[in-house]
Amino acid sequence: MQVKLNLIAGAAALLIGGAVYAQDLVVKIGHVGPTSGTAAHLGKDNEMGARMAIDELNAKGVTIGGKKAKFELLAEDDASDPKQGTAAAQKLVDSRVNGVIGHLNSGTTIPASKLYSDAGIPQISPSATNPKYTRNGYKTAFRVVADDVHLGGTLGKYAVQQLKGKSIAVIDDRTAYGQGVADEFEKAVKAAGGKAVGREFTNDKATDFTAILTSLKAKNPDIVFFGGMDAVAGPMLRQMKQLGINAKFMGGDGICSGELPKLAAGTMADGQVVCAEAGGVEGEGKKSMDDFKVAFKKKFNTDVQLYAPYVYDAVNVMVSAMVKAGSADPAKYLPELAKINHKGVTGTIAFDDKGDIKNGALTLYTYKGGNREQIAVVR
Ligand code: ABU
Repeated sequence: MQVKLNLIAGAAALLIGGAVYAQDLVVKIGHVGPTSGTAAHLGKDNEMGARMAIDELNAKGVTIGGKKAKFELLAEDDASDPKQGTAAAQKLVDSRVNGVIGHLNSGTTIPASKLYSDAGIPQISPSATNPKYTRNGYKTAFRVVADDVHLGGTLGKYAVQQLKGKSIAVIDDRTAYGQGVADEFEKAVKAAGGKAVGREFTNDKATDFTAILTSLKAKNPDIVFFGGMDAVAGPMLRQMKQLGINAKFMGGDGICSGELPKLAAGTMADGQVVCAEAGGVEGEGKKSMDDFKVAFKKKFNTDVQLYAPYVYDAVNVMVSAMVKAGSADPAKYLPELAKINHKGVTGTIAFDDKGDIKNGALTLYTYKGGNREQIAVVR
């Protein structure tokens, strides 16, 4: 009799860790990024953006379909490795997450998107910029940043028209992101009437660039563009200085982090580097982004590296779609996600029919005194 009473009481008000009751709706949000490896500082930045959103939503209290939602973050590390990325994705699918924010790299996001699509789980990448991610026809794939066509195209035009580059060399790291953005950059340089004087490649774990830089030095470039990430760009800048290559250095969002000056070990001249983040806010929109950065620093005791605000917005966009649908069931909230119009800290987020952000912005940056300085927001 006592056992029966206990079971009834347990079913009526189940208490797990003192927080979750039977009437609560548990919503599992997966997050995947590289929290180990050379991009760990960026992966952790992204994960903290997700953590911040989840903590705020739980503190605020969100009701979905009449039930109090309790959000849980299931964080996975893909180490920027496509194989580890699909393993992490499968783990989240097996855990029946309600949605996924990630991955950070295009090389992991693209293969993982098939698994999420097959499972019907909505995925929002906060940072993968290779256009192929949203070109596979998967209705579950969304991104809150501009793509590499926009990024490489704008930087290529800027190199010729604003920086007045006459002989432009290009290096890429052969990843889906690095090669793609470098191709778009080179295309835009040529379209703007500029001259590409050499193309070299390395890989995303390389540390010695002497051979390719020596080969490019002979071509006397005034701009070197690198398609790849900051962990490789930093040592490359150091070696450019050692070899006496006094060219401007450009790159996409992968190099445009707060960490780049440290990775270059003080070898960057003021204004030498020009890069672009694949999003941005201007005017009145700047205040919420600035406030976010202050709150982030207060919570985690570290500055935003790059895409944490975009991850924060991606979580909120997903939850907003669940609230509108009155359900966290992926099949039910997916149509709401596709037609969302959300004002976040990174601006207004709405998706086109491919899942790309509508009217995406870019922010051009340079570095002075070891700090990132905004040049302009462009669309
Ligand atoms: N977008 C830069 C870093 C991530 C990626 O697309 O691989």
